[in-house]
Amino acid sequence: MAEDHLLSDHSNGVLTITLNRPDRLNAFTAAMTKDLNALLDDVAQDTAVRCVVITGAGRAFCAGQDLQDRTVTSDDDEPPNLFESLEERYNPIVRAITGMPKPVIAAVNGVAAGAGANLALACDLVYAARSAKFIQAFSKIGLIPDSGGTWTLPRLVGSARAMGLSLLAEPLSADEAVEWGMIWSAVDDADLVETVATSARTLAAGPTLGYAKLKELLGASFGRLLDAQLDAERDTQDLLGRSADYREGVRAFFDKRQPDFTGS
Ligand code: T3D
Repeated sequence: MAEDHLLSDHSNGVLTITLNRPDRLNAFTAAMTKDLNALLDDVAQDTAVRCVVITGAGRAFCAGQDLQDRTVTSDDDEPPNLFESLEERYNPIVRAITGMPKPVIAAVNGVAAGAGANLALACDLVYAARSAKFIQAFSKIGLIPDSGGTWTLPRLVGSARAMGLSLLAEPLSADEAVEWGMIWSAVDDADLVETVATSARTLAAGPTLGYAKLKELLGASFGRLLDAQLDAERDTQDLLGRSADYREGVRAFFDKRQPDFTGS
């Protein structure tokens, strides 16, 4: 990485990406989102990486767009090009995470606000430290939840809660987020790193091709009728039934041992 606003560490099939601007609560600059997109593209291709973890340095996960890059303080300032920002920076990140052919875990170590919150919610599993908070901060600055927020939130928590979170921009605690079905798990702050590491190691040793197909199926399910989804399940199972991991999984079952999945 040319700059240190992103850190990446690859160990045992797990690639951990750390958003690293702690003095700005890991808010995104243009350069940081550009590098994050490039890194996610690389990781998607890298078969040695079988699980991705995204977390933040310091006391925050991510405070969304760096508002210091949005100089609209004087009436003479040209408005920033937010079309371009979403099209070229934020939307590709969300597409890269959801389209990543392997599990992506968000380890939400502290406050997650704006695009930072919705980037976390785009991940496949969200673990949060108990002290973390999720804030749809957008309405405080006259915007709407982006980075998939208007799509993800109603699906995760229902329309009423999605609307409340978005209109009021109030913090939601990690425990409430679990209770609402918005995230997978809240753990004591001191346990977050180890809990996520254990989960990531398990997923990295799992049937990666099957996980990729699971992501595709669940992601597409809201846009399909049951009949079409049944067809998609049939076709996917047909494919997976020919995979090395299926063969290994069934053999391991009869051998009464843990399967040694290769991800193919
Ligand atoms: O613009 C586009 O491209 C469109 C896309 C938009 C996507 C978005 O994400 S829009 C939403 C942008 N984010 C926000 O509006 C959140 C702004 N931050 C906050 O509301 C609060 O900082 C938090 C609730 C996240 C945390 O509050 P708190 O009290 O724990 O910390 P703090 O004191 O507010 O922040 C600590 C420092 O980080 C502070 O700097 P200082 O005073 O110590 O020099 C603060 O200014 C800075 N900081 C926090 N968030 C941002 C930020 N600096 C720049 N941009 C930020 N988003």
